[in-house]
Amino acid sequence: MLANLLLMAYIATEPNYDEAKVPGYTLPDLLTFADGQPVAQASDWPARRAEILELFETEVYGKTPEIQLPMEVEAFAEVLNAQDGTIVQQQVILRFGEASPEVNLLIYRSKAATQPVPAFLGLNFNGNHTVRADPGICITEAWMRNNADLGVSDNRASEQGRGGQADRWAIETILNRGYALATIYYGDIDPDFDDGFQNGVHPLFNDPNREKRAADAWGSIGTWAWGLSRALDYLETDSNIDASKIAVMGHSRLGKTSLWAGTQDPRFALVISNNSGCGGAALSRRRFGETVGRINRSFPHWFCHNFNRYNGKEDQLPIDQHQLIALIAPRPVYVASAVEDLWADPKGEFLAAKHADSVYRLLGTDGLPANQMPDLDQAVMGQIGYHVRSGGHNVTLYDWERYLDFADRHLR
Ligand code: GTR
Repeated sequence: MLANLLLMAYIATEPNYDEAKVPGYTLPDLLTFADGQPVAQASDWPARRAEILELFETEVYGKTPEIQLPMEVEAFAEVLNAQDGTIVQQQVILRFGEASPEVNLLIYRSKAATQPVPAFLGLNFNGNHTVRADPGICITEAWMRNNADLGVSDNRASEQGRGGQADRWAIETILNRGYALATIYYGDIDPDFDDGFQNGVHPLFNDPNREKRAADAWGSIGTWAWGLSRALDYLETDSNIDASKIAVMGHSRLGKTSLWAGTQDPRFALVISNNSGCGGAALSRRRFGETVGRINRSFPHWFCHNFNRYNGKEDQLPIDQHQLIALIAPRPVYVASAVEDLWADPKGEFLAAKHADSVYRLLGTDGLPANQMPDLDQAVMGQIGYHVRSGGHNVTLYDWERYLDFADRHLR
């Protein structure tokens, strides 16, 4: 009996990696209003977009609070001559009132730049000090998942981590190509564990009179996306940066976040999802690799409570992730997969990008100029870009070079 129950539980949670076992599905139609009327022309799109956005807010990521917090900015430790005098390293602390955690923003730009430059903005997983080996980069005091390689113990970062994630950030390449790079440790905004939304910036928003959280209250992905918009608020005040040309980029859970940030905040001129998978660029209905039920069980704090309704019932979702990508239209969006990253469902990521194409075309752009998934390491770029690279779940120089090519096309 027990053995049978265990076997059933095992079957229910074992991820599917077999294309032949992907269930048949019908995607919710992008170009039909909820009342069945067709979206016939570009001028119909804003109203349809609003319907879809509301569904993502109520059923998936939760609603971003409308409260505007005051933002205090403290710049410190600017190094004008890092890397043999070729790059500028700038650090800024953002605070949102008395009880705010410190949100540390690290910015790199080329010393040679003579006018404001476009920039990539992305959250990092392990602290700003891991992005480049420089003793001057402030080490966050925020909670961090333990990591022996990066010297994180007792949930605190340490000196040992300096530069430990540098290979994910291609700083010199980005700067040489004429862009700046801005990054924040995501845990500065909201530590990534299920604490009942008591830490990070949550207490600044929580309503003390409400005992129970609303079923559509935002989860951590929403909070991290909010942090990206605050970084953009700051970049708008930085005269070295062209804030009308900010590409928001993220990997994995932070790729889900960059898509949600880019969706909600139209000031982001370009949006990049790197291996974002389930709850990001991958179609949920395929149930390939990570599924809705699995992600909600593993990370109960990432999405809103309502998302749990679709555990094992992806076909009942009123949206699917191609619609999230379409909400970014007509702004350029890039979806990148890695062939060995089956957990994130590369094919499902491609298909979501492809199915967003109808909206991009309705709005007069060339969408994603590919009918099938391109060959390995062959990027396709229209207003939607896509590649599937060799290798596994990571951000590599290959990925960055494609993002730079794509940004050159759209932001220059
Ligand atoms: C995994 C999670 C994925 C992805 C990844 C990451 O454990 O299942 O959805 O977000 O973490 O962020 O590295």
